[in-house]
Amino acid sequence: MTSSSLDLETQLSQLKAEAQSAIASAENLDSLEQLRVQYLGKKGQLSQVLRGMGKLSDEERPRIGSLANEIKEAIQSAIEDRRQRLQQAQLEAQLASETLDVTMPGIMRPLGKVHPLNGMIDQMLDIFVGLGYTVAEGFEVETDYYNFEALNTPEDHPARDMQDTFYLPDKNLLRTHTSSVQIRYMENHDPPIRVIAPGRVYRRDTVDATHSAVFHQLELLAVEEGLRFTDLRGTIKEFLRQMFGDDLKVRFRASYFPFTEPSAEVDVQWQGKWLEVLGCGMVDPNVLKAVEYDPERYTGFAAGLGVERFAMVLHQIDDIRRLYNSDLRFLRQFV
Ligand code: 2U9
Repeated sequence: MTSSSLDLETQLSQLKAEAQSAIASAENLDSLEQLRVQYLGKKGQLSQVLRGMGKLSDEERPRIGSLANEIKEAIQSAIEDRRQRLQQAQLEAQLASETLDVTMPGIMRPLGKVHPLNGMIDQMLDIFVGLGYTVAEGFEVETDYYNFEALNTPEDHPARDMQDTFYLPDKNLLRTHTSSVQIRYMENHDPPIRVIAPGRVYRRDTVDATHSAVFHQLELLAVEEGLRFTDLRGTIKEFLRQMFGDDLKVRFRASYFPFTEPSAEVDVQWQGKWLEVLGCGMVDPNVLKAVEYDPERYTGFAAGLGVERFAMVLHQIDDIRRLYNSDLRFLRQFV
């Protein structure tokens, strides 16, 4: 045995011992891969040691060669063992961190509901859509013309009073009813028409149990040849029957609105009492003229319904303010 073959043997066994101990303490898969390259890679330590084989005699070379192979396999299997251990540990850590306790109570995600006012509007719209009406919407900021003038509401009418209407600095105003929607609709459509306009309206009322400065209305308007008060009456009675139920007692009382003539207020007998629920009338010819409908040829009827009023009567709500202050204990009662 020559000194160089002894040298190589020592170097190889040192390399094996060093590699095995480094591999055994590799902390993760990345550092294990670095060790593989360091010991077994093309330019790795094992290749470097084997470069010394050139100096060996023909008898010594196969022995050292097979020793080198054994060591290479030993290092490879040490790496493989360690890799499996590290992978297993990684999997266990992941499983531990992702453990799901299926016995834990779930997280409650509260489900929103339709607000009683929106529910009321939907219910009312459904009935009128069933009677052939088209839903129309418009602006909450309006001009004096569309809110009053086109609706036969003269300059000196109390509704125009600063006390009753929110005027804006630029001469516009917050609409006091949705009627401007129907005026704009008539400007853009020829008769016959059947429109229903739901929406928010504004009045300078002192807030109390039955009044709010912001509330909701639903107005209807039908214009065609030959419409008469009986058509209005039949439409209103059918709407109220669907709303309150069959065998409802309904009465019409003469009233006054600037935009309708004749006009009426309508009461229903509900839980033993007469309650006023809406106003209505035949469209004043001046309103038809304002939108260039020929009042000699066409007649129309209109009605205005307070949404809060219907919600309060039907759901037995005693104070209008409950509908606006978002108290979930109150709101949860409604579908
Ligand atoms: C056009 C022509 C006529 C709408 C009408 C009423 C009668 C009415 C009130 C009900 C309760 C307002 O919310 S409330 O305070 N409204 O009594 N509204 S007739 O008449 C119109 C509308 C548009 C073009």
